[in-house]
Amino acid sequence: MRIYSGIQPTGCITIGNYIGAVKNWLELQEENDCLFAVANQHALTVRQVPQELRERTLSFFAQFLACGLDPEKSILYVQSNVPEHSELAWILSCHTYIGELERMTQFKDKSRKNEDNINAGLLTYPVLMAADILLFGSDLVPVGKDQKQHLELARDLAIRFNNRYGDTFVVPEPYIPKQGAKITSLQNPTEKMSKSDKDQNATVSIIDPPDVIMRKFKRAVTDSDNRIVFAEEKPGISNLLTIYSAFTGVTVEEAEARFQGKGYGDFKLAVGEAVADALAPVQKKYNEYLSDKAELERIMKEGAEKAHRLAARTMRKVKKKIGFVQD
Ligand code: ATP
Ligand code: LTN
Repeated sequence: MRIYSGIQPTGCITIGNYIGAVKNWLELQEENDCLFAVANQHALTVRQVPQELRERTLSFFAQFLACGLDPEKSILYVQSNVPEHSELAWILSCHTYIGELERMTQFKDKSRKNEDNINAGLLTYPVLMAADILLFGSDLVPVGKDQKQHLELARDLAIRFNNRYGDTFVVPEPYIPKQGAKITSLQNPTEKMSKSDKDQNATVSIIDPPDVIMRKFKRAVTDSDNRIVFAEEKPGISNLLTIYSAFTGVTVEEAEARFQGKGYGDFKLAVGEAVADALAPVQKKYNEYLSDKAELERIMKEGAEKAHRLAARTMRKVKKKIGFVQD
């Protein structure tokens, strides 16, 4: 199967992104034909400092590799290095109704949070995301729950285009994990952990040093009864159990049994340790990749060339269907 996904280089990759998305990518790349992108064009929907965006893009790419995404198995690249993304996005935007975009929960959320910068890109962002996916004939898109609505638009656009011009695009399916599809903030456990959250204690980055990880888990907001069980009315503890399970491989039930009778303090320390231990080898590799920029850029370029070849093939087909003269 053809698999596609991406992460925008804003903030830093959190354990939410890791559990909800990247961890599944690692499994999928073993048996499928995968493309994973640093979606830097998407990041422009919020204001960026150019030098920081450049550095963050390199850092995200190094984090992809450090997590175990393998350029021998998957195509890893940076979105802006493949011009077909914007080319297809324009064509798809002329087939998207404004009402469809105004309905998007993320658009409404982000407009509220960026009142001084509600730019057109914030509205049309899901069209660019649909272009990313449809360019490569993707069958499956592994994402967290927050992206489900955007994926439905990608499906609708593929179907609409196919109906109007004849079979062109594969209609993609979302792939949302059963557990960990919405890791929540450590400070506000009913809200999504979001990598652009301004509260440093709310998120844990995959490159946070071990002492920082421990401190953040110690401060995690929980509730006042002292039972370590997974339950709707205990969002903080349930979130910590999900994180513990994702990083140790034990099930949530096993984790509950393991901590029965223990206090919250001990439990939070154990979660922090499990996360810090699991991330130690990732962080070591991250520093190695980051210290060899030439190699990083070589891998990036190779990925972009492969992605471009596939994308150009789709664009030739699309242009012909809609009546653009051939160049
Ligand atoms: P931002 O705060 O800048 O909007 P984000 O944290 O939502 O960023 P994205 O780049 O939008 O991160 O998402 C990358 C991938 O991680 C997507 O597949 C998304 O669904 C997934 N993801 C993001 N946050 C979480 C979370 N809290 N739990 C599970 N999956 C998540
Ligand atoms: N919009 C996504 C990131 C993203 C993506 C994609 C995910 C950009 N292009 C294509 C899946 C497929 C987000 O998580 N904010």
